[in-house]
Amino acid sequence: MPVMNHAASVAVGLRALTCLSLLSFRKRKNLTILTIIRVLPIPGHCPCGGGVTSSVPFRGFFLWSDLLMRCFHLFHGRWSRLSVLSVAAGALATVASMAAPSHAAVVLFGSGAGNTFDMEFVTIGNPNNAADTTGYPSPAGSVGYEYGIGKFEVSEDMIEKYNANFGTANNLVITKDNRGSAKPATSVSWNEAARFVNWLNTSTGNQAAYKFTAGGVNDNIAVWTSGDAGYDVNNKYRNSLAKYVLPSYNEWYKAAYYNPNDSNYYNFTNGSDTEPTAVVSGTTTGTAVYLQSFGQGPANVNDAGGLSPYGVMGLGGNVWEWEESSGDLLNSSSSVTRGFRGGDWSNNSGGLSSSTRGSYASPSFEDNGFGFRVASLSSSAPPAVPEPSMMVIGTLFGIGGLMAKRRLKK
Ligand SMILES: [Ca+2]
Ligand SMILES: [Ca+2]
Ligand SMILES: [Ca+2]
Repeated sequence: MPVMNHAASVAVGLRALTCLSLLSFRKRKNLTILTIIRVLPIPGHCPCGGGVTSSVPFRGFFLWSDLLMRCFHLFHGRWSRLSVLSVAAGALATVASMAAPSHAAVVLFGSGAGNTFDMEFVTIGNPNNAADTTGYPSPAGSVGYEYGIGKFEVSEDMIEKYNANFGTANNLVITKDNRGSAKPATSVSWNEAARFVNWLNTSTGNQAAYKFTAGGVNDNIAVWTSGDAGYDVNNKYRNSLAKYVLPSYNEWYKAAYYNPNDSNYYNFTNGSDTEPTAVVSGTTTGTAVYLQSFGQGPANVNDAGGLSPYGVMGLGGNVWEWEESSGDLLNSSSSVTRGFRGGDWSNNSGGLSSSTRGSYASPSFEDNGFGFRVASLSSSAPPAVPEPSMMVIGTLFGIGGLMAKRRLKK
């Protein structure tokens, strides 16, 4: 689903604020001003990645402003103003729901006939959730911002499309196992996964996430330094201006083990402290792909067990997944080991558990049970304060309520 960027949602919020505050003026003035507001251009660019754009939220706003004007035509006096206020509140609720930042999206990557693919992201909301202290590492799982995470593990097909679009021409071909296009891409090192993620960014006009200074596809990154735009002293691996990244240990953990419906963490990715039912494949709720013979291999990425409470598939089981985070969680040295989680199709339930995190693998390590998935961020640094547009809209409801109260007293 296409989403608006923050600047656009702020613009709509501010315009709505102007609109509503003007409703306390006399009718004749309102009509003129609302007409002006209606014809003003509203920015419509939506850089949610992959060129996905939409003007639907703006159209929704125009429809509401039309309705507002009609109300003014039909009624007079304080009740008309109350009607207008309630309609305005409805309009703002509509705008708010449409403008609320969402990372849920299907994003198209690549270009050229036969060389594109879709990647689906699930929104992981509930920013500033408390950390879990009953798993490993502890604490883990608290994330201060909304983000998206790939609904599925990265498939072989996606890596092949990367190779066709970018890898071949740049001597950066990612090597992987060949089980089939819908199977998770394995024998992909952390460095190769980071190359893939960088291309997701640069091919969509975004900042590369990881700083490669050497030429080989499996050479280690460098850390970002204070002279680099997007440098983050707390995470020297990740450029804070990047949109697509490998999930940090907290981002992966929250998507896997946190249930937003009851704000609790569970030991397994089926939203339960009881291990999921082991299956070879399928999408039945409460199942995961594990306890299979090693020769069986992983299931297709979109057939890899039931969903997590947030709606993500295969976090537990199918293949192990790289975290962005270093084994020591510090992300301060580029050559140290990286973390990995979730277990593969041949592990027992211990591999899937919130208490299990692998941390021994060097960034150039390859294994036919190791894959990864991608996370998406707002295209600038994660917000540390509530969304400006939401604050504006909150203020609006306050103003609307005060105006309604005053008029009822008359
Ligand atoms: Ca636990
Ligand atoms: Ca490889
Ligand atoms: Ca997995």
